Amino acid sequence: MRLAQIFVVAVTAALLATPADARPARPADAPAYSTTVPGTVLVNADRRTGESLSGPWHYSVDPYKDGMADFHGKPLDVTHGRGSDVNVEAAMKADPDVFFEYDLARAPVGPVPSAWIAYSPELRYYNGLMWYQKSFDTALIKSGQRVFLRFAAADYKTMVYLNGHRVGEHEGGFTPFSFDVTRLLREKNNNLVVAVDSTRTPDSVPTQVTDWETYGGLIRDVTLVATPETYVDDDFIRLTTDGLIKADVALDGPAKAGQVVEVSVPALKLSLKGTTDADGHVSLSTRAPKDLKRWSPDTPTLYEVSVKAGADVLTDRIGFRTIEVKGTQIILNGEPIFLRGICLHEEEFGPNPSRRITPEASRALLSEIKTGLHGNYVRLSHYPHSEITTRMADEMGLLVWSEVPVYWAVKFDNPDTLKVAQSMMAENILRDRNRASVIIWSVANETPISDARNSFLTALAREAKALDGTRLVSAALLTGKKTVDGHIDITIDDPLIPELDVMAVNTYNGWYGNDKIADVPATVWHSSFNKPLILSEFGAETLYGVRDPVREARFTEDYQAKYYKNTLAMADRIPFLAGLSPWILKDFRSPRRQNIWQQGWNRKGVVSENGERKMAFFVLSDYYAKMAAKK
Ligand code: GCB
Repeated sequence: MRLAQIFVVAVTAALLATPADARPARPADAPAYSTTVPGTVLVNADRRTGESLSGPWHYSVDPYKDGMADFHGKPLDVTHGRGSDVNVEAAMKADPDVFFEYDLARAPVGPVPSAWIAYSPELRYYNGLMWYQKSFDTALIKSGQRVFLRFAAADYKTMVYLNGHRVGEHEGGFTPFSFDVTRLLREKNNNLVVAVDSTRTPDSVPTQVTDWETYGGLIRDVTLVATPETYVDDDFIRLTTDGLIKADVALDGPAKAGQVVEVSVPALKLSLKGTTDADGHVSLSTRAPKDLKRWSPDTPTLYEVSVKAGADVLTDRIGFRTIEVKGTQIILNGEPIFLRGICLHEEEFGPNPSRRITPEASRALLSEIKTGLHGNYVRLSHYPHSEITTRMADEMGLLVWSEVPVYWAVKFDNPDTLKVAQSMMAENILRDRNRASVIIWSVANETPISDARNSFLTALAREAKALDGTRLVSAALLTGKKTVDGHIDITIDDPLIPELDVMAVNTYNGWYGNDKIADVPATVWHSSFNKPLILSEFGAETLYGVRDPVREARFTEDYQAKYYKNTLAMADRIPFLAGLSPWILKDFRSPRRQNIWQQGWNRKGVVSENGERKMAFFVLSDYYAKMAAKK
């Protein structure tokens, strides 16, 4: 049912966005279940048989969106345009007079996955529509097998055409989607055309103004994934606080009803069996065995798990742990835990990042948190990061805050914007709800309070709970402040808090605003809610190597280090504090940051873009090391 929800949202969005005459007919021989299914997450796709389409792709800019509409603005039937199966080179051989104004198969070539900004200097600031093309052969065509075309993420809107047919489209830059292309594929010389439009609008999620770089393009892997005709479409396997291992499995395909499903964890000699209902769903549970080793940052134990149903076997590596809140504490596996964390944007180390997150790039970033800072937690801001990262966090033992880009001034009164945010959040949760590392789903960041915003975020928070009742829901909030008896006085009173398990506040006193950094430690925090608080952001900017030990002026390392000392001293005095994620591990690209030190980079990293550690890094690292030693 949940997948069906996503399906409806995505299909509705697709239908609204596409004039009827531009919609190609489905291939006549397509069976009923084999329609294109925008929004299908296809969980654990990397554990299935498949073929990677990563590598060199052709690309062609289309700033006026000519591939979508003619010169009078009439929508084009793109299957006869750039999405068509016409081979210009072959057509020219047959008729030298043939007219053409684009020629994707001979356009320039760039690597996928990667944002296009790295393809050429001219594309560094390009935001708009880009056409991609790839020819490929496949060995996946077999009777009784379905083949999906899966995009781990493409930023922001994507339209897909295979062998001259329009396959489907997807909105949202950071979550996976796939299409059943079984009936469209051929063994040789497939022609895949993908249009990716990075344009943000006032109604998109996020909107046009953010504090990070828009990395447009095919930013994550593109793969062909093979499954049996009836296959495990979704599985949610977890340890509950009442000591049960529970598994919900959903099958898709012609034989999804009445199928025997077996979930097993061989290392625990555990096996759960049941039969699917008419919708292809089954819910199973058993008492967790005594010898279960619980996943935690100190002992990130993962178990091989398999889900068998008919001809399909889906495997995964899953950690079992519980997370809950008791009063003002966050409780992991029954014990209070303080989250020693930091925020992270999805940007690899180096002077010219292109959001190309390989396992090595992800490990390098997370190691700096886990080993360098003695952290146990990372806030993956401000959108869902790559699956590679959440799997790496599972493996390395880092707790994760996972977030959707409902950031700053979203169109809270637009129901279509809510639908987009809901489908993003659902795709993110379905993708990662077997990751033990993920403990918090966050629904927003620094959103201005209004009735429309409150009901938009309430809907998201409730849906997060409905999709996954085993994790905590939060949002990064703003607070007001006063001066009382000479000290800074902050009361947490956001009307959204009753919907949240954990309160989270971004606080920048001593950086933004008029407060003196010397006054920060004495800040008094009030909350009338019996809930834990995370300081989800605090930070100050400096360019690595800029020093001023005498005056400790702004934008120097000395100022940033002092800012950290004083803010951590403030944190020590908040009785209901349960975690910290200062802003931010690494300097990151942001077009709105253009002062002399910034030049296109937000410099609040405790390490530079190349990984050089600033003084504040050592302040935080010492603070966390002492805290870890006290446990
Ligand atoms: C914030 C935002 C973050 C910004 C940061 C800053 O509060 O959540 O996206 O980058 O402040 O540097 O100002």
